[in-house]
Amino acid sequence: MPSIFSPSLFALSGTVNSNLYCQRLSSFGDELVTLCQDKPELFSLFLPGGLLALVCLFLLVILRRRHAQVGVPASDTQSAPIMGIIGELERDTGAASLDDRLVKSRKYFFSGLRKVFSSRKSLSAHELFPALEELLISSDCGVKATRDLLSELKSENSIDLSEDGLLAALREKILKVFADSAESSSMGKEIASAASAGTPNVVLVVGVNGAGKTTTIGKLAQRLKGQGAVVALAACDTFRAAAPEQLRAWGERAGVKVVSGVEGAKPSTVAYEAVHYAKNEAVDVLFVDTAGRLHNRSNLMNELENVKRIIERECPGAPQEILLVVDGSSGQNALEQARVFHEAVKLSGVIITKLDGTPKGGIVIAICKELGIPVRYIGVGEGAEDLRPFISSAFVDALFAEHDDDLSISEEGSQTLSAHAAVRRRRRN
Ligand SMILES: Nc1nc2c(ncn2[C@@H]2O[C@H](COP(=O)(O)OP(=O)(O)O)[C@@H](O)[C@H]2O)c(=O)[nH]1
Ligand SMILES: [Mg+2]
Repeated sequence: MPSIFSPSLFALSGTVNSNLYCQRLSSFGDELVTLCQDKPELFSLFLPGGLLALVCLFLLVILRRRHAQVGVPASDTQSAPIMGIIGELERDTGAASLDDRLVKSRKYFFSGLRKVFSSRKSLSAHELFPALEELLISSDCGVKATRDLLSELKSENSIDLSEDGLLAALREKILKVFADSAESSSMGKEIASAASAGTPNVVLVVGVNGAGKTTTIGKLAQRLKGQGAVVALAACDTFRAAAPEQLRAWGERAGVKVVSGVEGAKPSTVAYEAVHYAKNEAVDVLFVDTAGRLHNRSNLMNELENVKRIIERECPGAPQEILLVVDGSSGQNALEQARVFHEAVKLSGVIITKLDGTPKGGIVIAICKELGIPVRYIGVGEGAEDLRPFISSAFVDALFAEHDDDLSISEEGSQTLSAHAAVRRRRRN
């Protein structure tokens, strides 16, 4: 009988707390055996029920395994979280280069530019600038950044209006946008991985639902732990039952403590407990995950302000960082979210996620230019290694990197364009 409750059965399921469950079930099994020895008539009652439970359990294990293999689309993880989380964690994306990760943006931009130039080597300013404006706006660079980029280009005395000339000039101007940003010195700055004077470095992470907050915290926890920091996580998104579970899964993966309250606890209560844990246990960095539902903006902001107030009260000087996570593929919405959150809680930086999945990487330029909030990290995939500090030169290099695959995306099969691309490459060599 006890073998029915064998720990290996539960380990198979890949359940996060499998050891705990196994211990409890084993002792339950032992009690059951003793009971059956005392009252043999009960055994005939338990046997069919036990067999039925066993069959159900096997079915559950098989379903879970299949689910984890196929993974869950990003949007589904909000509603079908636990299996999705495990699936996501098991997916190992490997550390790809940044230009591989930003391939969609690069292709969009290059193909757009090829269309502008079509079969001609060079255009007049009159032909070129309106088309370029359209391309930059449609890449989500934002109106302000686009206007400034174009006026900088136009002000050049002798601009080379060939495709190559324009690419070189544009590359230089985009780098200048980043360098001129009021906050350029804080761009790509890493979160401090050591507590200062015994005070934990508290990082409050905010943003709308689905932006990537919890995933980003998980990635950052692994990153900082790897740098030798003592890290803890606070599960202050108490609105969705699955949210603390998702954070715990990342916490287990990173090997860091997750402080979470009982279901339905107030976020500020969890923040209180987490800050005290961090102070008592000499934690270097405490990441505070928050809820992000926007259906009622004033509630969301009140809740955030409460959490912030408790952190400030219980740990003077904290939170040292308030980072907004925005989904890079949400275009101008991301810009609007940055504006609203900055007004409410004064952000120290932005993390732009999902840039691997969008052709509109220009949003990074728009956020820097229009809001002057430093972009600290970018997310270019779901793996822990896919969160990269934002280095503007590396970002621009990746957007302008020349790859053979770029040549196949402009109007496929078009002899003229292929010939043009070949000429361009010959000229470069
Ligand atoms: N492709 C991609 N997916 C991401 C990235 N960051 C987060 N995600 C996915 O976005 C979804 C929502 O993330 P989650 O952390 O739950 O968002 P939250 O509601 O803000 O906490 C999950 O499926 C993540 O795996 C990224 O940089 N690239
Ligand atoms: Mg979350």
